[in-house]
Amino acid sequence: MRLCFLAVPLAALLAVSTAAAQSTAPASGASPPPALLGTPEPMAAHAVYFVMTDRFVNGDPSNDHREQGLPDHGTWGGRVPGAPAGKEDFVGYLGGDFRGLLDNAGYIRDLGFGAVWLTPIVEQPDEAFSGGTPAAWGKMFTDGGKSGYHGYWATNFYEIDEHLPSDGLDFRALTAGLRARGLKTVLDVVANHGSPSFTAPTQRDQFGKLFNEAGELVADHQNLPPRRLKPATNPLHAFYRTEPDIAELSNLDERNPAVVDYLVGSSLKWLGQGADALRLDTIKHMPLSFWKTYADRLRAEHPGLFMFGEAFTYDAAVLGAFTRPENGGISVLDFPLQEAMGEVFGTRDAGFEALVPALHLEGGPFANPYALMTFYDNHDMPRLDADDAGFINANHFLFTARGIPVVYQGSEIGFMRGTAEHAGNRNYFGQARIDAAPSNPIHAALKRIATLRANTPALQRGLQVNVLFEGDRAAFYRVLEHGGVAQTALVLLNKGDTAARFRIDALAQPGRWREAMGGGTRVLVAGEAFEAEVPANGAQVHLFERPLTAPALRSAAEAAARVYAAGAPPAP
Ligand SMILES: [Ca+2]
Ligand SMILES: [Ca+2]
Ligand SMILES: [Ca+2]
Repeated sequence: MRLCFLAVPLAALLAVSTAAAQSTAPASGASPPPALLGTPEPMAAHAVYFVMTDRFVNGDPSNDHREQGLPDHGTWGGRVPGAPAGKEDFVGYLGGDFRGLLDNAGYIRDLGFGAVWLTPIVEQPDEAFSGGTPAAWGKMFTDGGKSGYHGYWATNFYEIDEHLPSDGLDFRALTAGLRARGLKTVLDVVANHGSPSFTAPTQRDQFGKLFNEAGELVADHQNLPPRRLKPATNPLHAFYRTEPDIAELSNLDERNPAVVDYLVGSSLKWLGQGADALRLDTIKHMPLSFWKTYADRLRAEHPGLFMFGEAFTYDAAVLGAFTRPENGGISVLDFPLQEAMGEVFGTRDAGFEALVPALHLEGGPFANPYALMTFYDNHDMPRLDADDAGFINANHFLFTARGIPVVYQGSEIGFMRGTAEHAGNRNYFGQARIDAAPSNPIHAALKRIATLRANTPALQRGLQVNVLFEGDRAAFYRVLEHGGVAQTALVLLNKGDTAARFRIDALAQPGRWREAMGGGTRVLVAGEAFEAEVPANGAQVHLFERPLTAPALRSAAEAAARVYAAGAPPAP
């Protein structure tokens, strides 16, 4: 040992001791180099597959309840009127259930995902809504004639809707089954509202009502316009605010402690049955103070619980507020980046440079952008309007850039691309399409990049250092040196229709690089540029499995780490 040590040339010895002094014993008053990681959040390891359960797979026709609500307010099927020839969309149930989801857990896992987000599971009205504006082809957010197939119209936050479970497969068994197949469960919950609660020609059973765990009625809107509610004198109105909020949905009053108890108790119940994380609906319709209370109470029993909210806005400042610790430290769906991805990967084909501002790598309103949920479409907006190459390129970016990817069911084959709600966005995906999906080119490319992310900590948690975002080319590093892991990924993306050359010189790192999806290796010598050719609509990821030594790259990574060091959650 000693002989070996002495055999090292003096210059190298000096270099080693200098580096050691910098990393372990900073001069008094100087701040130590920051850990090189974007986020320590454990959920960042798991890309999320988003399932709208009723529209995924009908694994058990015996829970379809096809006669429910008949003759006048049936909940099954329900074609949206006005569809052009050959097109369809439905406002009623189509039969998807826990069995259909669990039957396909292996498919989701095999695609490279580590978690499933499923739409709310709680009891919905047993008939279609007879008030509101009738749903019509191409018109979003109209609820007339619609049923609660989507799960966002709770009447009992403590009970599972009858369309979802099967014999031997309740929610607890579902989460256990998903876990056994390598998938975490992200449960969608609503705190802002219950069901549509006024404008029906006559009051209908369940609409506007809320029941507790014992099945007792605790609130009733009585089909009254919000301003006619009398919460001060009528105990059944006390759960509701007297201002309308979203469409005809009841507007829960978070100022009433009984409402907060009701919501917290419900979330705790489902967490107790194996939900690993929560997705929070419509969070900007409730005050930040509510979310702080809610998060504190859940985390008192489930320390470190990961939650992400949906605030449908492209204003990063509004979104960022939810992520601050003083407001509950809740991650959010990254709508501004979603909007930019639509520009870049959709039919407009904007250059990669359009993505850079939304990444907020150099600062911004988020406590930490590395733990945001990134996506390019969902059930509440038109699906990504892109050709196969556009989807492939979108997934290449989504699974290599900062954030936790979320993919909406069907996107792996470009299903119903470009369509909005009431124009096909939520059409039934089904077992036949799933069985055929592996032969689709989008699916093949997604599986490749998602599997790489699942196996590559730097792509999950590493700092992002951009090198080039221009036209059809993007080049960036993801750097992770934390918790015993030292790994840097160099990501090269080409969304053009011809092969593209890359040359990284100023930020090159000498040493051994392995091409993660191609298998080749190269050893870069000091001063040599990293050069590569990436095929049309292609992605290359090269991995360096040691601490960085190139001063320019190391200092760029340290600068990136400092941007969010104060706001990042504590290291494990
Ligand atoms: Ca079913
Ligand atoms: Ca029901
Ligand atoms: Ca509200």
